[in-house]
Amino acid sequence: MMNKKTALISGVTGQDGSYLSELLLEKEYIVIGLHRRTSTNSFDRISGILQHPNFSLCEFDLCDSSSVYEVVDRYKPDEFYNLAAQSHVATSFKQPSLTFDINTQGVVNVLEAIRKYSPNTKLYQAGTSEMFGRNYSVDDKGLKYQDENTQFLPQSPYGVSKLASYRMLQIYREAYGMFVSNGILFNHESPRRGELFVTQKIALWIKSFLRWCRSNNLSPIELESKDDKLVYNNLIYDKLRLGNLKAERDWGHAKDYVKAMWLMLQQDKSDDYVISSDQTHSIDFFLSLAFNKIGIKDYKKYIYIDPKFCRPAEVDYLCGRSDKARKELGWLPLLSFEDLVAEMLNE
Ligand code: NAP
Ligand code: G4F
Repeated sequence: MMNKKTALISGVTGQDGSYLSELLLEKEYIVIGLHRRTSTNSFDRISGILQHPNFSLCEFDLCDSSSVYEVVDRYKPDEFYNLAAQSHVATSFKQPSLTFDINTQGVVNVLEAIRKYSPNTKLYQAGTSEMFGRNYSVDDKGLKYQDENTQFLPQSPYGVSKLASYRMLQIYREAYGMFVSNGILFNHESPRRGELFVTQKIALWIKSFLRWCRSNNLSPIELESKDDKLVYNNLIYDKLRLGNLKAERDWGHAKDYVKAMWLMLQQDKSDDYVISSDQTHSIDFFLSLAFNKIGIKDYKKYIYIDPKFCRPAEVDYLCGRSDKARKELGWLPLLSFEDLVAEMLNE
C-alpha cells in the first residue's frame, strides 16, 4: 500500500485554503492546515472538514520564522502550499510594511525552512495577476492579454510584495535546485470569497437588500433614489457604495483554480504558470449581470460612487492567457462566469 502524502496548507482559513484542503482530502492526503492565532478564530470556511480524520490544524505565523521552521522540520511534508497573505490590494496602500512582512519576508521564511529542513518538499507559491499591474501584451489581432511572457509592472504595494516573492522562488529554484512553482492566478471568487472583495461585496449587498425588501413587503423597483439612500415613504436603505466600476477583471471560480495548484506540484519539474479564465469583464458588467438575475434591468439607481473605495493607483485591465497551463498541466476550468455569479447570489 502506498504511503499517504502529507501537505501543509498555510492560509487554510481563507477562500483558497478551504477549497484546496477539501480537494487534497478527497485525494487521500494527510492535510495540516496552518493558521495564525486570532482573538476570535474564524473556521467557518473549514467547518465541514474540521472533524475529518486526515485533517488537523497547527498554529503558526508566516512572519515568525521560528514557527515556520518548526512546522516544516516537524512534518517534512511532501507538498507545501503557501496561500497565506495580506491579500487585499486596497489595504496594502494603508499597510505597506505589514504587506511586505507577510507576502515577501514570510515567503523567504518558507523557502529557507524548506532549504534547511526538508529540501525534498515541493512548494506552491500563490502569485498573482496583480504583478502585471498596468502592463499587457498585444496579439496580432490587437487583443490585449497577459501571459508568462508579459513583463510585470505592479501598481500596488501588494503587487510589488508578490513580485518580490515570485522572483525569490525562481532564485531558489535556480540556485538550489528546489522544486518551487509560482502560480500567477487571476481573480477567482466563490461564495467563500472575503466580504471586502468587490464581487462578494456586491453579492452580499444584493442578498441583504432583497431580504429587507421582502420583510417590508416592498418591490425593489418601488424605491426612489435620494443621494446615497434608497427611500420609500419613511423606509430608508443605504445604497451599495463602490469605487471604480470601469476596471476589467478576469474572474474564475476558486474551485477550478485550486486544482491548478495541485497539478503544478504533480509535474516532473517546477515552473511558473498563468491560471485564468481568459475572459475579462468590467465591474459595471458584473453589476448588470448580478442585478439582472434579480430582475433589475438598470442597476445604477442602487449604486453610490464613494471616492473612499477608489485606489491611489489602479490596475485597469486584466485578461489572462492560460495556454501553457492548459497544455502542460491539462488544466481546464469547468465553471463559467455566469455559473459563478449565480452561485454567489445563491439563486
Ligand atoms: P484570503 O481568503 O484572504 O486568505 C488569506 C489567508 O492568509 C487567511 O487564512 C489569513 O488568515 C492568512 N494569513 C494572513 N496573514 C497571515 C500570517 N501572517 N500568518 C499566517 N496566515 C496568515 O485569500 P485567498 O483569496 O484565499 O487567496 C489565497 C492566496 O492567493 C493569497 O496569497 C492571495 O494573495 C493569492 N491570490 C488570490 C487571488 C484571488 O483572486 N483570490 C488571486 C491571485 C492570488 P486570517 O484568517 O487569520 O486572516
Ligand atoms: O475585488 P477586488 O478588491 O480585487 P483585486 O484588487 O483585483 O485583487 C484580487 O485579485 C488579485 C488577482 O488579480 C489578487 F491577487 C488579490 O489578492 C485579490 O484577490 O477589486 C477588483 C476591482 C478593482 O479594480 C477595484 O478598484 O474592483 C474595483 N472596485 C470598485 N469598487 C472595488 C470596489 N474593489 C473593492 N474591493 N471594493 C469596492 O468597493
